[in-house]
Amino acid sequence: MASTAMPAHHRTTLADSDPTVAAILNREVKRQQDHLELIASENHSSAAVREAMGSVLTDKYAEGYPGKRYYGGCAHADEVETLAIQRVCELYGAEAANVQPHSGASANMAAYFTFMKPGDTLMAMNLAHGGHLTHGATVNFSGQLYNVAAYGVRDSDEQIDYDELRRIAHESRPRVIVSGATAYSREFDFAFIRQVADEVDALHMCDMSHYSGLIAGGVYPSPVGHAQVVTSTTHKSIRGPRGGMIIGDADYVTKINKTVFPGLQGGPLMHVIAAKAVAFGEALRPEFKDYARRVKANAQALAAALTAEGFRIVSGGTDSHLMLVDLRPFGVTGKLAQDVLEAAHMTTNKNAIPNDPEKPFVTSGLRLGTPAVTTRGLGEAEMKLIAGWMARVLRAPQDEAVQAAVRAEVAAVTQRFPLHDLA
Ligand code: DSN
Repeated sequence: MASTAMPAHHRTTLADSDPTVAAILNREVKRQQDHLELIASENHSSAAVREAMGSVLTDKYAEGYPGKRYYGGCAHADEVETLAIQRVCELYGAEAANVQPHSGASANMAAYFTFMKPGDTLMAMNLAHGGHLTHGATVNFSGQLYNVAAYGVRDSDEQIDYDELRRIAHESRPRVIVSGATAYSREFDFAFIRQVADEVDALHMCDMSHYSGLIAGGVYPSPVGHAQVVTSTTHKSIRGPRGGMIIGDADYVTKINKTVFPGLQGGPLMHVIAAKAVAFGEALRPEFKDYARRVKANAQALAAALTAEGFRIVSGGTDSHLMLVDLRPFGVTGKLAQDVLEAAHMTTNKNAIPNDPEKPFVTSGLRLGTPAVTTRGLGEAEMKLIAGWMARVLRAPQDEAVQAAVRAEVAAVTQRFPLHDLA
């Protein structure tokens, strides 16, 4: 029985205490239920992950690391952070881990700050070919603090040009070479990049954010053992809470620990770390391997079905959870496609394709990914439906009747694959 001495605000539900925010959250629940989520970096976390995220650990300060905290009362913070570290090391076969980075960007920043000084050379994939903002974009700290040498894809097959990568590394002598990308659907040759890094005395850092769940599930090559440092978000294909992490060789992670705290961050988000522990525990279960396999099979089925509908898939296909779609055969931009597909209840993001003639806010491409729809239970039959719906909507992008008709067909699928209990 609830104690009458309990503070009133501990007993009130969100709906009673703040109906305005509760109503916004309910609208988001309904949006997630009614729309097919095809943004490659998104997923639907489990109820257990979200319960840990919403736990009392949000109230706890725990600067430092397990066993070496600056505040009292950290026994349970220690337990849960130690568990998250143990689980993520087991999951990826890594020697060491730091689970405190608040995001993928702060994980990358911590690694760069540890191993580079401003003015040093950072080598990473060109943003226009699939790299990330924190891989040296001029508008980002990484492009402002470091001299950036970018590698990219060949025009002929839109896959990484490894000979050119090696040539650029020898010419620019980077301190750090980054593998990993946000819009590259093919496998990285992590062993080759390590070999090149060793040749030029650079560190190989992999940002595996996008591929993290596929790597955990054994359907995409692992960078662990080839990259001394591996950074990641925790909310993409690995399906945890929004956040970041760093794993890798113990000597390197130990050095980065001091950069994460006290170098860049104060108190760790212990509720998020608890949710990371839950997600890593879920990913260690056998069914996660099956999930990862289905994510990749769905991506390949979607890419094949889109090709059959007349779309061009950049590089001709995918080895992962994502694909880049060249919309030029349909005569629509990425911006227009994103808007009209959303009207038909399919959520996507516009994305530049290699050598895109359009501006980054317009683009000629769409990036699609299957982690979220696979979590929801959709399979290869539904991927064919999605490709057909996309083609119908984009063949007549101004036709609201087509969007309404497709929306009704999407609704039949979203109702068959429910996500949340609707209020
Ligand atoms: N915004 C993420 C993505 O969509 O890939 C990267 O940070």
